[in-house]
Amino acid sequence: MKDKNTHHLITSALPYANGALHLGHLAGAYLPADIYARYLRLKGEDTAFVCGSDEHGAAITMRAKKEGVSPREIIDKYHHLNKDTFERLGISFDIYHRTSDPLHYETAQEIFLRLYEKGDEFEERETEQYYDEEYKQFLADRYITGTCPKCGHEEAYGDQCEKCGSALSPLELINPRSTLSGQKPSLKKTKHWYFRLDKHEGWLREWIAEGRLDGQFHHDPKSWKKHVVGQCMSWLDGRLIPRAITRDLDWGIPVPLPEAEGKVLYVWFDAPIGYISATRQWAAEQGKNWEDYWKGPNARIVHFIGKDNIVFHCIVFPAVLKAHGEYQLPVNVPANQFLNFEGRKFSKSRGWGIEQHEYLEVFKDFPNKEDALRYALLRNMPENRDSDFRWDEFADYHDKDLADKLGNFVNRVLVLTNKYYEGKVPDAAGNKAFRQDFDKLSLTAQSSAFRQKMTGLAQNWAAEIEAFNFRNAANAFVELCELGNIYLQEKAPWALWKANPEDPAIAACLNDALQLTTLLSLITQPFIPFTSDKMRRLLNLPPLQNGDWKEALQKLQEQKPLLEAGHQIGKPEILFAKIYDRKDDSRLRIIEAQKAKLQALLEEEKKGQAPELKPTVKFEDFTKLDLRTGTIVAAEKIPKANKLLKVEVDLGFEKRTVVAGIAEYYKPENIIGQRVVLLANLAPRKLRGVESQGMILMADDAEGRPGFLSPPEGWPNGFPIR
Ligand code: B3M
Ligand code: ZN
Repeated sequence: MKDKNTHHLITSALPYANGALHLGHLAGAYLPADIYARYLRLKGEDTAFVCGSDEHGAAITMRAKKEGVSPREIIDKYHHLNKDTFERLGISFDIYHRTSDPLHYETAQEIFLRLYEKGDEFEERETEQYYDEEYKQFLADRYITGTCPKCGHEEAYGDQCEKCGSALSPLELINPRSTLSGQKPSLKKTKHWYFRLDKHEGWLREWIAEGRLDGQFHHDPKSWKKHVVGQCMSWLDGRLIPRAITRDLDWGIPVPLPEAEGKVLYVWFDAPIGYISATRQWAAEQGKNWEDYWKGPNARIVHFIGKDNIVFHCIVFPAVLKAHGEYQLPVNVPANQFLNFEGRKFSKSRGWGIEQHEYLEVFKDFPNKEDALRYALLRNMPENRDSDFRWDEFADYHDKDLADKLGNFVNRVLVLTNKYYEGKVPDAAGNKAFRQDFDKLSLTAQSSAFRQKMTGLAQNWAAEIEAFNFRNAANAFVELCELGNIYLQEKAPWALWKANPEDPAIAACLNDALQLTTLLSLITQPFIPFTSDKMRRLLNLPPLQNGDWKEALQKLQEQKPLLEAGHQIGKPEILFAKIYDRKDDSRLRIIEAQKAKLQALLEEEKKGQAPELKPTVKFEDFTKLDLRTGTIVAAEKIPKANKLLKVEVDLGFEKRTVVAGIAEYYKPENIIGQRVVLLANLAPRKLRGVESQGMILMADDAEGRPGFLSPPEGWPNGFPIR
């Protein structure tokens, strides 16, 4: 029997179980995936939406060390915190698994062994690695700090400098130290298994750039985000090299080889396999076949991640799966860029930002806090470029879109239907007896124009979700609300009612508006599910079920009603109480408190900006410096050195040549005549072949731009400065 069903597998990046997640994570990898999964279910598609905790890696063991507890304690704590928080925010995972689960060990080891047995996917290498003699263990990259060779930052990690962003290897660090003992680590030989990523470059390039796999169509490459393809291509252009997929660590999945005792799989090897283990677990519980979602010809895998995980999901993991040979590759990886918070990066250490569970706590008395947040993040989702979360915008989206556009419309429709028709959906044709008196043509024409627009926007909404353009889909939702409001405003059924309660235009208009309200109960479901549920209740309709969208779309296309005449709706309730409300500022106060907290941080920062001074020097040390007034009389660029200028300084009694690192800030012709202070007894040194005989004193501004220190006006050249 041939399986014709598409099996959608939606994944969200597995959060490390060593901390809570902030709003940026939610907007990046969880909310969009949830919207997509909810949409697919509404459409009646067979969907598995999986996620879970990433519970290995040095980040976890380090956290445990810092807190003086076991890794197990850390992962248990954060696994539950993250799982519960997602649930409270309506993120509808079918399973939230964990990579410490035995089933995951089995899955990861199986895949490792399969690749190992192929013989040519791995390469064994003996290398020298840093080892902490006191702690008797090899040091993971993160366990080594030292000075960054690129920027001089003294706290760079063995894998990355967080100051300048360079990717590093531990051996590049200057003055390496072990974070365990604080000692200089020694180098010791160790053996590891490297995945031959380099072997996979050819087909990866064809797959990513052209959407072809094994010479066949796989996906439309234009359906992938430009920044995702761009990042992949720059990796591929930089050439792929074998990557170590084992580590010397005591926390992780044991490498399933006899000669690998004490070694574990590298966390980035096992973590993506966590998606597979999660699916296996879920399928076992549901009585389904997990392979339909991973191996079958109709599997359709989509990974939702942040941009920092692109290479692992688009290059490394697909290569592992391809090397295995039985797996399908993702049809899309709609990675998001980053969300900033009030103009800056989220920073836990600086207290900048808000974590998901913290938001729920601080907003506990805020009605619809979950949907208010989901909606603000949706409207501002960093789909193609970094975006910024601001509390003022959060309030605007809430009041303008949710309270005014959606809430008002729904409320008016429910109130009027209850008032004029005792809550029964009126027949679009109105009262037949009066019908003849009415300009029938114009009524039907207006009504059908309205319904056409409504159907068109609903189709746009669906198409945008399918193309992972969630912000555009949100626009379609807003336009639907606007359509309804304008329609009511133009038709003014309340005015018609005053003139003649039997006017069929009233029934026609409200019937149209009720169709739209019903449609909105579906359209809102992926975005703001709590509100959608409430709308269903107010309409006295059953909760939405899988496939309801498919059915609704068909009805719309066939011009059939979504809500039958005669259906009894419920009593109106306010959907969203405004934040800016003159009579009740309780909601505004919650937001103001958040803004005040940030303001206080900024002020604290200003105060705390007294810099750390260098160690004290003796007066005799200072008097060793011979500082002289001078004037720049000539300046030119030094070829092939874009930061350096060769400058001639007149000291009155002689001229000095000085090399100054100011070419990015000053053009040579603009500094002739500049008065300066020169450190005149600095030992000469050669820079780019030019001997520099002194140093011009400069002061940096807040952005690090240098400015000249000049002597008082009229002071002659060559005078000493004390
Ligand atoms: N835990 C890294 C991260 O949270 C990692 C993702 C794994 S996805 C398989 O950014
Ligand atoms: Zn650096």
